[in-house]
Amino acid sequence: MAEPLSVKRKHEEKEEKNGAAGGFLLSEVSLRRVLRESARDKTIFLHGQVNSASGDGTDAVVILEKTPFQEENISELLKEYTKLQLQMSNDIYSTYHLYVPPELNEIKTTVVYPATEKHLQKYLRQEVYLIRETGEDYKNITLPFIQSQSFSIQWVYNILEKKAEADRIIYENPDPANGFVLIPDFKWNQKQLDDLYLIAICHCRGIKSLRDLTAEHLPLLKNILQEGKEAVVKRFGISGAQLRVYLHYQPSYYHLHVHFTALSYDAPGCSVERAHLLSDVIDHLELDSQYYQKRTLTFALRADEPLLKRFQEAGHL
Ligand code: M7G
Repeated sequence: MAEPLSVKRKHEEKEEKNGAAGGFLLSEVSLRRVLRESARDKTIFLHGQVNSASGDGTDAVVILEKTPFQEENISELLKEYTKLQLQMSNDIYSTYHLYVPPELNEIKTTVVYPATEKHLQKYLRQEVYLIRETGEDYKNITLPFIQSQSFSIQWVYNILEKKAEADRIIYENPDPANGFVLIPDFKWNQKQLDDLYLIAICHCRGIKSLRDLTAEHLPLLKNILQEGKEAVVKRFGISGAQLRVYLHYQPSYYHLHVHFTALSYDAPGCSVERAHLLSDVIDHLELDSQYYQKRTLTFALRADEPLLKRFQEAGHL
């Protein structure tokens, strides 16, 4: 556990010195609108605009998220707080506003810049609808749609080619066909294990999603499951029995990747209409190589997603 944290801190210190994370200055963002917020998750998704020298604004998505407590900081927090303001008191019960030093009150900030319309849509709160996609629907509706889209997966190639996040890699099996890179998901700040979130990205290119998988991919999938779990127990001390290892269908990025989250963490996107346990996927492919080409898959789409429109046009809703 000590190692990834120290690596992370060094990186953060460097960014702090530069005064900007990757050349991005938050103070240059003007708020256009709130895309979504969640009191439960203590997260807010913002559509911002960064003004260029020429005066025209470029869209950015900024996600602000209050982070979980870190047990090792609690004693310091109780001693070093800056202000404790009484809110109400009744008999043995009282509530307070507690103000603590900024280092103990981090806000995890994720920036997508420049952001495309699709990024804005991804984070915008909308009504959702369930779609039941048959194998034929995939071929006739979803696949042509995916092929017509240009949602860049450059960030994936940057990881695989060590052009980005190379110092964050937890484990790698370099085999071009059956290998993968295991890396912290950018949803995780790596400061506590309660919300552990990693992704395994396969080296092999061209496997878009669950729909493309056949028995031919079993060695790759088994490597991800087994070696990924071993790497997590070795690095973080969390056993395979306490991990949720799954694929999303539909994913946002069409290059095969597998999510590893702490079982006790109610991770975004682990609901039954999106998550497919990797162990179940392996079992299904062992029973029938064409399982994922044949079966009907259910997933939710947001109201203004173009794919929903395609399904509507085909009379599905
Ligand atoms: P997905 O199922 O395609 O889509 O998962 P989702 O984002 O709707 O869940 C892609 C996963 O990759 C997500 O868990 C993202 O948080 C994560 N992710 C996305 N980007 C752009 C990056 C990145 O640049 N670095 C890392 N480490 N993770 C990312």
